[in-house]
Amino acid sequence: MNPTGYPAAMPEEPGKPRIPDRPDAAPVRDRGVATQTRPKVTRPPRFKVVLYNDDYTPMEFVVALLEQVFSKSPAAATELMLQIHRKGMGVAGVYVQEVAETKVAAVHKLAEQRGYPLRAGMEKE
Ligand code: TYC
Repeated sequence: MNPTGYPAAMPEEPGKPRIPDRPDAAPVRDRGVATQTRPKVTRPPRFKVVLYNDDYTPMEFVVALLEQVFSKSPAAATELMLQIHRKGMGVAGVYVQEVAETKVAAVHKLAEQRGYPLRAGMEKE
């Protein structure tokens, strides 16, 4: 690397004397081009979608829902369903707000269609 911070445009040839472009100039670090080395990027807040246990929703329904709505594998869906069943609640996924809201609405719609009391909620991460 050279004082500009950029790689040399041409590789230097060994043995050949180097002829500087600007022999007397101070090292060039800023050519007047606005550069942003650390762009200010903000991450939108994430929300956990939580499923709550109840005594009436069938286990198979919860497993199928975790597969369909939350893209869980059959094994992961079964494991999570059992965790919710034992502990009272569990995190089905983490999403930006609009996606999380859509997932919660999908859970409630599917459960209501079948007459099950399954509930979901959101928690800011
Ligand atoms: N507890 C329910 C049963 O025994 C199963 C269940 C699991 C329900 C997870 C809701 O979020 C839930 N049939």
